[in-house]
Amino acid sequence: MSLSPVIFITGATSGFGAATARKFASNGWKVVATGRRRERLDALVDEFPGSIHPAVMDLTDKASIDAAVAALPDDFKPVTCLFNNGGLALGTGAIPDIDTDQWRTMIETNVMGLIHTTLAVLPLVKAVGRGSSIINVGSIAGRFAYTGGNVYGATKAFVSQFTANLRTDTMGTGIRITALEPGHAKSEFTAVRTGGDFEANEKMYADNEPLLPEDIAETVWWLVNLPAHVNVNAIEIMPVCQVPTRPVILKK
Ligand code: NDP
Ligand code: 8X3
Repeated sequence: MSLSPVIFITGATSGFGAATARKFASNGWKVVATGRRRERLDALVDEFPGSIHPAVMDLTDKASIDAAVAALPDDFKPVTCLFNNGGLALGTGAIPDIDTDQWRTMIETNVMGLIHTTLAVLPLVKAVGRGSSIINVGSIAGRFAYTGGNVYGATKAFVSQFTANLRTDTMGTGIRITALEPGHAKSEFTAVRTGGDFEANEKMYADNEPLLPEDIAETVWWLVNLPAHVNVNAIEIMPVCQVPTRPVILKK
């Protein structure tokens, strides 16, 4: 059993997850860092020797999630915080200019992956009880419609409602449960969405001031360090350069 608190992070190889791994490892936490890219997990281990347990895990593959959780060393459990962050958008087309294989991958990753991880890790969070947290990454795309948001936004709306319902089902365990819903943020998100167009990724953030992965890491750090009786149900967070938009009204 670990003497340091443990955070279990999905999607620790990039963006929000990598920044959160660094924030927590630099502040005395042990980090279970998961994702598909082994070399990036190994780089985190080299950066914070002894503090990171790397677990290669594919969110679309329940068996790999269960195996990663079953193989956790004793000093990386129980789990004080589960950060359900791993996920992706694929495609920018409006219906019907879409690819149902991409839709299926988003559902399997953002919805089924989050469900399977939650079910696998929940007993380890329950073992901590009071003061523990589950933080699920939704998106403003789950609250506001935009052209091409279609199934990506719907998976994130799922995350928000699942978070509220999970909280209801785990009432009495002491676990705090939050939906963290960021807006425009710089990471590899757009490169992934566009099938590897890193130029598009750079352009997306070139003439504005997006949220940074470190801003999300700070928010997660703030959440887990709140007094044990405080539950923040949801956080909608945007950069100052972005505002919630008014619905578009088309002229007849
Ligand atoms: P990145 O693309 O930089 O990071 C995504 C992470 O998710 C990677 O570590 C990746 O790991 C992991 N991931 C994706 N698919 C899988 C899979 N099948 N199995 C395991 N891990 C997977 O993007 P962000 O950091 O921006 O994204 C993090 C979360 O934030 C996502 O859920 C995203 O939807 C959400 N979000 C992002 C916003 C933004 O503007 N950037 C805004 C709002 C929400 P690997 O590829 O190694 O498996
Ligand atoms: C990512 C935010 O607005 O690019 O979840 O879809 S957005």
